[in-house]
Formats: sequence, C-alpha cells, structure tokens
Amino acid sequence: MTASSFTPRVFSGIQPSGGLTLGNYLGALKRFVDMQEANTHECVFCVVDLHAITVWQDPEALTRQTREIAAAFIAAGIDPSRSILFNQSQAPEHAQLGWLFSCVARMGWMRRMTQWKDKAGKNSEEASLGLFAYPALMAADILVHHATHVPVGEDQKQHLELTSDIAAKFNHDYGVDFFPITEPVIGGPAARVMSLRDGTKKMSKSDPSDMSRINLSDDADAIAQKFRKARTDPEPLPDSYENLKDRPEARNLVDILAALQGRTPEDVMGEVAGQGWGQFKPHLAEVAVETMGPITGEMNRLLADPEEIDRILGEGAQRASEIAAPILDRTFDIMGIVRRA
Ligand code: AQP
Repeated sequence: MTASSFTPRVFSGIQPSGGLTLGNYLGALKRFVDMQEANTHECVFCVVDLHAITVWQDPEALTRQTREIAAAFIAAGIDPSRSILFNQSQAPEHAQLGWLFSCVARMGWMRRMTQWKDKAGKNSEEASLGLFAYPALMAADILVHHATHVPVGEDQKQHLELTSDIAAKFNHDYGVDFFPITEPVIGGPAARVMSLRDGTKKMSKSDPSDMSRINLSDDADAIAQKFRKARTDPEPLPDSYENLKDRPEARNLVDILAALQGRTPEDVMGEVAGQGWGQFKPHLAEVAVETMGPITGEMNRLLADPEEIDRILGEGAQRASEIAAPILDRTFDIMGIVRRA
C-alpha cells in the first residue's frame, strides 16, 4: 500500500539524551516547523524518552532534558494547538506496538543497523537489549500513527528503510494492506551536519567533546569561540561549491551557513568565494547567534514554568492516543490477539 492511500500525516521525534545541537535543529526541528507551516499534513511530534533510556540516563537529567526538548520544540515554532506534541512514554500504544514489531523484525535486519554497530561498538555484549531493538520501537512510533511522511536527518535513513521492511512483512504475513509504506523526508544542506572537530563524523549531542557541537543552550561567546576553533584546512574558500568536495570541514561550515539562511550552498558560495577563515567564521557565528539566540531565550522562558510544559505534554499524549489506540486495536485483531471484552 502506498502512502497516498492514507491521511497525510507527519511523525518525527527527538531523544532527550542531552541538550539539542545545531545538527538536531537544522536537520530536524527547523524542518518540522516548515512542515507544520506548510499546512498540508497533520503533524505529530514526540520527545522519544523510551529511546533515550537505551543508554544510561541519570533520572533527574532525563526529566530535565525531556522538558528542555519539549520547550525547544515550542520555542522553535511548533504550536501545540496545531501540532500534537507529547512524550513517548505517556502514549503506551507506542511501546505495545514496539513489542509486536520486535516479533516481526528479524535478527539479521537489526544486526545490519549501522547505528547499532556505532553505538554498541566493540562492547556489544554489554549493550542493552533495548539499544539493539530500538529501531523496531521507532517503526512502531511511526506506524502506530499511520504516518505517511517522516522528516529526519540522513543518519536515520536506514531506520526508515527498516520501518518499511517491517510494514511490508506485517502486511504480507497477515495478508492485509494495513500499514503504510512511509516516505522519508531527508535532504537539503543540513541533512547531515558534521562535527566541528572532525568533518567525517556527524555532530552529536552525546559526543564527549563539547567543542564538536553548537548547543542550543550556548551563548553568543560560546558559539563564536566554537566556530573560531572549528577545524578547517588552511586554504581560503574556493570559487565554487563543487571545489569543496574533498574538504569536509570547509564544506560543513558552508552547509551550516546555507541551512541557517535557508539558501542553497551554491548560492552562499557566490558570496563567500575567496574569503579566508578569519572573515568567514565570525560571519557564520553572527548568523548562528541571530537565528538561535531568540529560540534559546524563548526556551529558557518556557522552562521557568515546568508545570505548563507538563500540561502541554499530557494534553498532547491524550490526542496522540486518540490516533494510536484504534490502530493498535486493529493490529491486535489482525494478529488474533484476544483482548479484554
Ligand atoms: N548532525 C546531524 N545533522 C542533521 N540531523 C541530525 N539529527 C541528529 N544529528 C544530526 C537528526 O535529529 C533528529 C533527532 O535525533 P535524535 O535525538 O533522536 O538522535 P540522534 O540522531 O542519535 O541524534 P544525536 O544528536 O546524535 O543524539 P545521540 O548523541 O544521543 O545519539 C533526527 O531526525 C536526526 O536524524
């Protein structure tokens, strides 16, 4: 079954595993807001706390980070009266469908997930079972809402392919056309924002080096300092974007500027060609501060009232369950699971 047979609905989530980075903002959050504003889809956004606990989370930090991510969604422009905003654990249908999908997904499929290999590393025997199984829960997050479109960064592409594989296997095994094959929405210059210390690694909130990323909570001085110290090669910027292809750190900074300004990197190059880093980096920092400063300010204002954030999340969870519960019920029926009369 194709996505077009279903109500157009967007689903995406962010883990409260730390504060948000510029990568999360440009690759995900900013695009969520664009999709809300396009008014073409129902939008469901989730703070995926059950994903965050696949690695150790200090309980107090998890509570704080969950509210911070919710506040960041709102500060960036997600309107909880137009979009649904909630935290995953408050809509139990996600975890329930997650279990059903871990009985559909195959071990071999999960072992191939590069994020599993990266995060578990050589220590896979010590990794949690949840870390291994989490892509099945992610498939459930999406499919329990019959979401047709999923905006994510490039790093989640493989998990979305797995989501389609799970939907297709379920539909095939039970002889139904019940779960949609969802469309990833990936692209633009910020699909993969790279670390400021290593242009071959993505910017990540759990990178041990704080200098590798811009945090949404960084002030203007910190942002300027991190860009000033960002690793680059000694050459000035070339005359075309094409000529940045073997210069990952330089290309990353141009991509970031383009994404912040909503322009193409080629267009940005027309303006900055020939510049040295002493000229380019302060300009980039200025644009980043201009864009992110108001969001950080609004996020801090919202965080002063945690009860209001909890109220918004609770209301969102109720609306999320209204969509998810009938889809889960129908899944149980299809599988022949007898439920309470
Ligand atoms: N560097 C990035 N560039 C573009 N998009 C990114 N995303 C993450 N990093 C980048 C996108 O942000 C959304 C939320 O990601 P997540 O928090 O659920 O988990 P993640 O992808 O694992 O992000 P992190 O920052 O790397 O978290 P940790 O360090 O906890 O693993 C997703 O759409 C993701 O693609």
